[in-house]
Amino acid sequence: MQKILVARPIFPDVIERLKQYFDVDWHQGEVLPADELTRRLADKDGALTAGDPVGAAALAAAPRLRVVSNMAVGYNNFDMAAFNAANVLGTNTPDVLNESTADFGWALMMAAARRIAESEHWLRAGKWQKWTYDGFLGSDIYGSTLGVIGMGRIGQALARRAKGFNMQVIYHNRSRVAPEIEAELNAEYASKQDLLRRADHVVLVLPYTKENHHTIGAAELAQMKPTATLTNIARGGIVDDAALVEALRTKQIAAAGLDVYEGEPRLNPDLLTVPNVVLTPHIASATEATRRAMANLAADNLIAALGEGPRAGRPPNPINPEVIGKARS
Ligand code: 8YV
Repeated sequence: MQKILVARPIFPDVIERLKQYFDVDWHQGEVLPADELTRRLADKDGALTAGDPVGAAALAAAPRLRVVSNMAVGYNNFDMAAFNAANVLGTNTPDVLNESTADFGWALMMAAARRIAESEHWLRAGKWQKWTYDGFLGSDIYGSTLGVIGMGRIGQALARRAKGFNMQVIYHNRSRVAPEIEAELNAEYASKQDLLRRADHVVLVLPYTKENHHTIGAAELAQMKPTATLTNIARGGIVDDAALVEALRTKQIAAAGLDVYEGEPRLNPDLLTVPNVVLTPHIASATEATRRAMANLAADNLIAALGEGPRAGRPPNPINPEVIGKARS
């Protein structure tokens, strides 16, 4: 039987599925440190990760390893140049999380705009004595302008929801999406600068790459409206968190909603000191149904990539399909 590592606690029934095909080494404790992950990968044919960094050193120490299946759509934790050089396949879990993640983007954006978390904390602290005409005034969603940066599958799902709120949708992306999609979403392509200046609510839904590092920093925040909100459901590092703290503190923008952070699960401690930011612990895809779908898809990818199951040799979501069938190097 081929050997696999499951590097994280996941649904036990998915582990049972994997056990039908593999000898499973299941790590259920705290996140494996890099050296421990490398050690546990050394004798494995495949692995299932969820955001764990895998690079050249780990691949070199695991000569049998042929596939690493990430239980996430984002795979910036994989050094894909190293995967390609070693002929190791990486897989991810796109699509199954689009709608849950888009829902959550809206929840965060609305919570930030309407000051839901901030006012709830205030209420819990026993500070509510009387109604006031200017208590927790926020910015409107209905009829406002939504600016989506990153118009992939999740960005499109997010934009689709804007119709019900009678919003104007503008977007920025590496390249324009197909005219039919622009028409369906009633979305107008804009330069990043134009989007930042015009949008009432900016939502980030782009993948993390070196080029996207600090897509939003001090200069970009300075271009936004003082009534605007910024929501990040993409990846830590796309926003310069220190610059954001400053922009929130000085009311350069009204509010922010963050689900992801530079260096998470640790976060810039200053974020905890500004009231006008809603902070959630990377849970945009966290519904029971979606996390189950992601875990099962990650298992499907692993099973198929290691030549087992009904799709043997044809994993549904290869990131670098060009290495399929090539000998490990
Ligand atoms: C994952 C995510 O839960 O899919 C992604 O890219 O950010 C989340 O849905 C998280 O990355 C853990 O793997």
